[in-house]
Amino acid sequence: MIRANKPLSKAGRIVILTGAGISKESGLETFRDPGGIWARVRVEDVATPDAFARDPQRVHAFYNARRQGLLSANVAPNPAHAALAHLEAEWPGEVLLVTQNIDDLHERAGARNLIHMHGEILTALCTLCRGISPWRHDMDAASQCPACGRAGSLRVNVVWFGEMPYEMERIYRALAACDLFLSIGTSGNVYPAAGFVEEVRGAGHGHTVELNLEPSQGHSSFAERAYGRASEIVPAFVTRLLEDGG
Ligand code: BV8
Repeated sequence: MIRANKPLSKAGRIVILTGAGISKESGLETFRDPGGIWARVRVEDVATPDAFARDPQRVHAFYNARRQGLLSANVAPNPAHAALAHLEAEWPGEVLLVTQNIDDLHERAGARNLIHMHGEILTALCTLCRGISPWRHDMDAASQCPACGRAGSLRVNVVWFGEMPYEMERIYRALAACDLFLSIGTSGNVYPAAGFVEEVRGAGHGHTVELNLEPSQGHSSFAERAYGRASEIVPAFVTRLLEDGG
């Protein structure tokens, strides 16, 4: 591990970005690892507005299967999710968790100050009234919007390629102001999330840390890096942070 140069003030503001790697040991697939989701299906067929316009049933089926997987009894938060919730609860300064994940494992572990920048698979978005509603069962072309009552207008509330991620203004403000930026379990392939480390560096004062199984695309931009399983390296990092500020 490459260690931090100086401890972080206990009042410091922390922004944490998570990706699919943090949920891997909870039983969910990553995207770009060998055997990951994008090795089985093409992005262009399931995760773009064009794909949904062309073949909504296929897109519904893709997300129905992933929703069922997330809700199966053997998927649960792992020690990395728990450690981040513990950090949020114990850290005297602000902790903002920004996840690219559409699962609810951070919430299940107890996270509260959380942005799902790529949406949530357990909610539905109505293309007519723009209402967002809880959705835990299968969806199809005839599904009815709980908000406006109309049928045939629902899609899963996830951000597809070519769409604007959620709450970008709030995220960029937090990145510019943060003292520590932690990137966990993401390969650094998808923008704008992959550019967050440069935003923090550009602001000139935030320490940047990557925790991942292997070096990400943008690993050399991080001041500090540690590699291993999230269930091991994240709790260890959080313990160090809470004990001596880094
Ligand atoms: C947008 C849907 C405009 C949900 C997903 C340059 C600048 C800006 C934009 C672009 C640009 N170039 C191209 C773009 C456009 C595009 C993009 O980035 N394309 C890439 C591919 C080139 N981006 C967009 O279209 C985005 N919108 O840009 O709007 C804009 C511009 C500027 C500012 C604001 C807005 C919209 C992107 C939405 C993508 N939606 N999917 C779903 O079905 O889930 S993408 C998909 O990738 C997931 O959502 C996922 O969250 C995301 C990121 O993947 P990762 O989480 O990193 O997962 P991955 O498998 O890649 O990596 C896992 C990592 O974990 C690995 O490194 C592995 O080693 C590690 N790991 C594995 N096991 C463990 C582990 N680590 C620790 N422990 C373990 N046990």
